[in-house]
Amino acid sequence: MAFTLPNLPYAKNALEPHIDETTMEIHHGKHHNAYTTNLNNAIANTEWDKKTIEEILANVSKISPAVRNNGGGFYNHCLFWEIMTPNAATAPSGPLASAIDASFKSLDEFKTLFANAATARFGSGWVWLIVKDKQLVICSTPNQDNPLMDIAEVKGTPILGLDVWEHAYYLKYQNRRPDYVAAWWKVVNWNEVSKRFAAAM
Ligand code: MN3
Repeated sequence: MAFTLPNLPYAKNALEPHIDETTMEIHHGKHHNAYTTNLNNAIANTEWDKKTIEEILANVSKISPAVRNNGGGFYNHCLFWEIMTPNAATAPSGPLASAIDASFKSLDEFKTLFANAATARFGSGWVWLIVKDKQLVICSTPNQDNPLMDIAEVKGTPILGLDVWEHAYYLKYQNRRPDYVAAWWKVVNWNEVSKRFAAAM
């Protein structure tokens, strides 16, 4: 089973002006495509080439650095495209909204803590909202690691993830990572995050 690069669920320019078309084109067509190809090459003719990406990530310490980097890159970007939408609601609703209020006091407080984690991540990495033992937790990982990996400091099921590699924002925002994070909230697909929350609970 080879992994395939998924199509974007919207046009490359659909997230303008918050995420620009050229960034989306390079990010999906070059970066995500390379992670996918390199993952397939790294698992070809091994026992891992018939496993799911979740099974691979859960055992990644036993495989190779190439699978850690590219398997993470493959999974993380698949999630990233899906948790964004040009038709974003301004806030979550239902059980996810209640859980955010219960865990972080309010949506605004949650956004502040999440943005702080994005600023604090030195160099390249990701910030996550995960379900861990039925609780919402914010965490971050370096490089293309994620909370499904057996090597992760904080493990859980990701329901929202933010790419803070410079390739995700540098063309439009240069060194202004906080401005990118502030704009990104305007394209978060809360319906999709809610679905992932329900599945993880
Ligand atoms: Mn990326």
